[in-house]
Amino acid sequence: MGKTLVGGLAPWLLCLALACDAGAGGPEPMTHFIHDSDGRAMILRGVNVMSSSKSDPLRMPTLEAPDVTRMAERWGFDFVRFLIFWDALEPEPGVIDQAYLDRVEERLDWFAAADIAVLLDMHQDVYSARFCCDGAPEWAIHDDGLPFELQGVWFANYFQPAVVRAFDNFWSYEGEHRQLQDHYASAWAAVAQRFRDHPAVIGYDLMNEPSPGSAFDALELGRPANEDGASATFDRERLGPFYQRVIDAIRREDADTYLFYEPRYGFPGAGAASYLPTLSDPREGEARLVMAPHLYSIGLEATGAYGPGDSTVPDWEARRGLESGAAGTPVVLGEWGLDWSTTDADRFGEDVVSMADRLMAGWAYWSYDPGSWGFWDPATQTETGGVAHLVRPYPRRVAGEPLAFSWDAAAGVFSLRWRGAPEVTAPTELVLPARLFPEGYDVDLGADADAASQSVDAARGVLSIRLPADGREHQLRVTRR
Ligand code: 9MR
Repeated sequence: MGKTLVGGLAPWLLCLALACDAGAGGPEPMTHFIHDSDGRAMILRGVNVMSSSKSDPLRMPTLEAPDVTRMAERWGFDFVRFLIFWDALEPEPGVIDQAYLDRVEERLDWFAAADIAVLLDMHQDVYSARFCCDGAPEWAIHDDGLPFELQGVWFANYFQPAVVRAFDNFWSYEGEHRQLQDHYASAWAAVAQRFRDHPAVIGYDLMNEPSPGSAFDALELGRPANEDGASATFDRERLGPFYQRVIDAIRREDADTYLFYEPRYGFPGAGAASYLPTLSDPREGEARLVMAPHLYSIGLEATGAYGPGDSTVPDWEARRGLESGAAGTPVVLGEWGLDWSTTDADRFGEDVVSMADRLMAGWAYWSYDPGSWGFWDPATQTETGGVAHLVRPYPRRVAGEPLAFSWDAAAGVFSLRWRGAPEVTAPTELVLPARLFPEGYDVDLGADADAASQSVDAARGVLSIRLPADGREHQLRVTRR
C-alpha cells in the first residue's frame, strides 16, 4: 500500500469509527425511471462484464454465449454493464477501430437474445494501461514527464504525480490539451452511431470513476457538505461541463439511448456528497439522463471487516436520494461489490441490496469475474461467495409507476405497489427465482384478482401479470409456499 494512501486513510477511518454526520437529510422517494419501448418502468439488476477485459489484448471479456443465458436463467439478471475502452476504440487520434466494435457487437447480440439490457461503460482505472490499469490510449497521455512508481494496491496509483497530471491535463479544457476531451466526445459519438439501434443497448456510461486529479480532497469523507472545497469546484467547473460536452456530442448521433453519468471517483462512492451541476439533455421530449453512482465501503476494504458503525450505506442512500431527486433522474448503481471473505460480508451485501430496493434503483454487481469478489467459478461451474444476495425477486418491468417494492427473505414474501398507466398495455414482469420458491408461490392481487391474467416463463422465473390499463393503484404480494 502506498504511503500517500495510508496517510489519506487515517481521517476516513477515524470518521467511520466516530460515525461522522453525513450532513444529509433522509432519503427522497425516487420518482423517475428508465422506460422500455412499451412505456414500462425498468428495474435493472445484473452484473459488470468484466474486469478480465482490461488486460485482454483485444479488450474482450472472458465470456461466452452460455454465460449470458446463465445470467438470465440462473440468477434472474436483466442487465449488464459492459466495459469498453478508449484505447481500443481510438488507438490512433481520429481513427476508430470498427473491428473492435464488431467484437463488441457480437457480445451485444448474445445479450439481446437473452433479453438482457446493456449499459456500455467507457471504462478507465488510473487513466491508462501505461500506468497499471486501463483507459486512455498512449497518445492521449500528457503527464509532463512527471514520475510514476507502481504501487502495490491498484488505486494507490491514482496519487502518483504522472497520473495526477495526466488527469489535470485532460480536465483542463481551456488549457493546451483541449483536443483530448474533443477526441473523447467524438469517440463516444462513433460508439453511438454504431449502436444506437442495437436492441440490447439501453445506455452509455460516459466515464467510469472520473478521478479529479489534483482536486482530490482527502478530508472530505463523511464531513458535512463543503460547497467551496476543491472537489465541489472540480464537479462544477470540470466534470459537469465535460459531461455536457460528451452528452451534446452523443446526442448529435443518437437522440434516444439513455446517458448515464457518475459522480467523481473517491468519496461519493462511500457516501459523501457530489456537487455535479444539473446536466441538460438536448433531445426533444423527456430527458434521458441517469445517475449511475458506485458504492464501496472504504472501511470494509481497508480493514477486511464491515464495522458495526460503518455508515456507508445510509449515507449513500441519503445523498444519492437527495441528488437524484434534485436532478430528476433515476438511479442505477453502476458498481457495488466486495470480497466475500470479509468479516460480516453478508450483512454488507444485504444492506446494499435492500437499500437499492428502497430506492427502487437498479444495480450491477462488480463483477462477473472469478475470485474472492466473484460469485461463479467457471472452472468448476459452481457458485461462490455472496451469490445468495444477488439472486433476489424484483419487478423487472412495471406497467406504470413503481411506488414501492420489498423482499422479506425470512418470511418469503415479495410485495409491490404501483400505479398503472392508461397507455401502457404490456404486462408487469416479476423476477421470482425458482430457488427462492422451491414449493412454488401464491400471488395475492387483492381487488385486482379477477381482472388479472398471469403467465410464467419457467426458464427465467418470470411471472407476467396483465391488468386492464388504467391509472389506478395496484398492489400484489407473492408468498412462498
Ligand atoms: O476488481 C478490480 C481489480 O481486480 C483490478 O486490479 C482493479 C484495477 O484494474 O480494478 C478493480 O475493479 C474496479 C473497477 O475497475 C472500478 N471500480 C472499482 C472496482 C473494484 O475495485
